[in-house]
Order: sequence, then C-alpha cells, then structure tokens
Amino acid sequence: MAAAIFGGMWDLLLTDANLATMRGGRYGAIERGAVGIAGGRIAYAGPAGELPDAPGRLAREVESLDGRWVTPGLIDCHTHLVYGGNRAREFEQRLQGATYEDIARAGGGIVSTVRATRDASETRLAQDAAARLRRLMDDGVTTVEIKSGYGLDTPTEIKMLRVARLLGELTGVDVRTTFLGAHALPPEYAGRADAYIDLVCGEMLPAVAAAQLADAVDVFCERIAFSPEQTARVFDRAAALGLPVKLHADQLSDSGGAALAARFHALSAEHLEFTSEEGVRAMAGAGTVAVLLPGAFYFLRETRLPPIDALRAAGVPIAVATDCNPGSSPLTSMLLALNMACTLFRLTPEEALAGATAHAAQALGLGASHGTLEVGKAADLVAWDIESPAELAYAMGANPRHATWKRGVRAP
Ligand code: DI6
Ligand code: FE
Repeated sequence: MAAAIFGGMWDLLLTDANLATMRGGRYGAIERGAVGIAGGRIAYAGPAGELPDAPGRLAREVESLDGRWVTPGLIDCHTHLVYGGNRAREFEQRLQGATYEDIARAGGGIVSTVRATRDASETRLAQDAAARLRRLMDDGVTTVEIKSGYGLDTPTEIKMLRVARLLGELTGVDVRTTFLGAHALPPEYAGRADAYIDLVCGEMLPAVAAAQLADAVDVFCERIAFSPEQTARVFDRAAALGLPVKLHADQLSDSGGAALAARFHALSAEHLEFTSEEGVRAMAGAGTVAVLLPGAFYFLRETRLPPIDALRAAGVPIAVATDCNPGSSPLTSMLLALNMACTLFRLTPEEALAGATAHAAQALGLGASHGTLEVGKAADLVAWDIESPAELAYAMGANPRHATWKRGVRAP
C-alpha cells in the first residue's frame, strides 16, 4: 500500500489527513494518512507513519489538513452541460399534467433546446455552460463528461463539442466529450429517422472523428428516439472509426438497450430503470459500467427503480452522475446526486461515492489514471470538512469542500 515514487523531492505533501482512497470501489480508509504529489501525480498515498522520511525532507511544501478527509476529485461521468436556453416553461406544463413523452411528441422537449442551441453563439454557449461547470466544481468535481446532442446538424454538433473542449481549457477540469448526434430526430427529418441515421453515420461521425472532437459516441435508444437497429448502425460506424461507445438505455421502457450496449462492449449503459436481469447479466459479461442518474428519476417523478440488487449481485460497477440537462435533470451538484442515489435508489454512501470516483472513471475509460488515491494516478484531490465519508452523501444542500487540487495544483 505504501509504495511510493521517488526521484527528487515531491512538490507537495499533505499530512494529518484521513484518506478515502476508493481503491476497488470501497472507502479503503486510511486514518492519519498522507498524500505526496510530484509532477501532478500521486507519489504517495498511505499512512503518515510509513512515510519514508521526515515530511520536510520529502517535499518542497508540506501542508497539514488538520484531520480533514481527502477523497479523489469527483467525476461527473454523464452530463449534457452545453445547451442554449432552458425549459422552465416545460416544467410548468408537466406540473399541469403533460408528461415528458407528450411534450417530446408535440415537438417540444429536446427539440426546443435544439432550436435554442442552434441559435446561440459559441461564446454564449460557453458562458452559460461555464457557469454550470463552476457549480459542479464548487462541490468537488475535477473531471466531467459532456455530450453533444442539441445540435442535430453537423455544424451545431461540432459547435457544441468545441465549446465542451474550450471549457476544459478555461477551467482546468478534465473534459471528456461524447458525440450524441443520435439524441432526437430533428424536425427537418420528421418521419425519416433512417435518413437521419444515414447523416449521423455518413457525415457527422466522420467529421467529428476527423476533428478529434469526441472521446466516445452515445445514442438515445428509446421509443421516443432511436431503435436498437438504428443504434447498432451508429455503433458499427463508431467502432470503424475507433471510438468507444456508451448508451442511454432503458430509461422510459425496456428496449433491450443494456444488452445491446454489452454486445458492443460499451464503456457504460446509462439510466437503466427498465433494464431486465438478462440485460444486467450481459453488462456483467462485457464489463459495461451501469451509470445511474437519480436526478432525472427525481425530476421526472419516475417510479420504476433501476435493478440495483441485480447489478450488485452480478458485480456490475455502478456509477452515479448528474445527467445535467435542461429537460430531465437540471442538476448541478454531484453531492446532491449522491444523496439522491442513496435516498431514491438505496445505494449505500460508500457505493455512491465509488460511483462518483472509481466507477465513474471506469465509465469514461479513465480507470487507469483517475478515480482513486493510488500512486501514479492524477493528483486530483478534494479535502472535506467532514468527520466520516458518509457525510458527503448524507447532507442535502451543504458544501463541506475545503480545497481542491487539480493535477497537484490548488484550484480556486
Ligand atoms: N435522456 C435524458 O434524460 C436526457 N437525454 C436523454 O437522452 C434528456 C434531455 C432533454 O430532455 O433535454
Ligand atoms: Fe442523459
């Protein structure tokens, strides 16, 4: 455990800390621990008593954390952070009785955000999304996934992905981008879903891949969006371009999405409220991570729970994310997502925190470099004013963050 990287002095040594290392998806708690950082990576994470030398001789700078807890930086592995406008009016309509699906079928929903996103300048999109990203960073997020999918034409999809990349440069947060061109059918393709999938596969995906704007490819596989056959066409094209896939699966109905994701060795399948036991088994066999999105479940007042016990029994890694988007989850707090995962889905606080760290990293294909406090991984850390790690999922609306280090550098 106390393996360490040597070779010159460390840049920083954090002492008098309790560590939730999250190794193997467990707290992996180390009380009276220390973290050494060199070149933006973790050089030591273990008991202070096993440090190989006196702190002052190990690092140029030593900082006591006065008994605070340190966790890996939080990872929000499923967001639609870049979009134009908002959908407060639709929220009012739903409170007057319309359903999410009714609104989508009547040309509102995702398509109304598409209009606003097409009309917005890159600067405006970046400003609005940066404000949301700052709220995520406020409660400890250091890595975020951002999907396109509100452009539904080549230039606007590219505009969204460029904005997502820019957000990473502006904030220092690691941004992983996902191309979600097959999110909804744009109005100009009404009744011609297969022709739209031709456009996604023949024009959008190659353009996005050539510009290196996407780290993964996602599809909304649902009766109000795209069929399993259409999804498979997009995934075949992604595979040909060497891009990993993820899937919005079984959110509103069971369309066999989880099994389809597994068949394509997807990094993750997400939502999963209607996933069958068979789908869970397929995910376990393929190593596909289950990403649970309790914010959308809450905001749409869903009642059907994802198959948590089956996921646990099959050993499928479970991640938790905000799904931050204007229609089904206008949520910009990972800590609140953790609370909802426990309260609504009955995850334990330990499972929820693993879902925002180790397992979220895996859902993004970053398992080797992010998500746990282990030697060699990115020094993305958060120190919290808490007495036990369960407090992170327990408190609602509290923000006990004391400090964040991104790649070893203290972040604002
Ligand atoms: N499922 C969701 O919950 C979001 N997208 C998706 O495929 C909702 C997006 C929206 O309503 O704007
Ligand atoms: Fe989503």
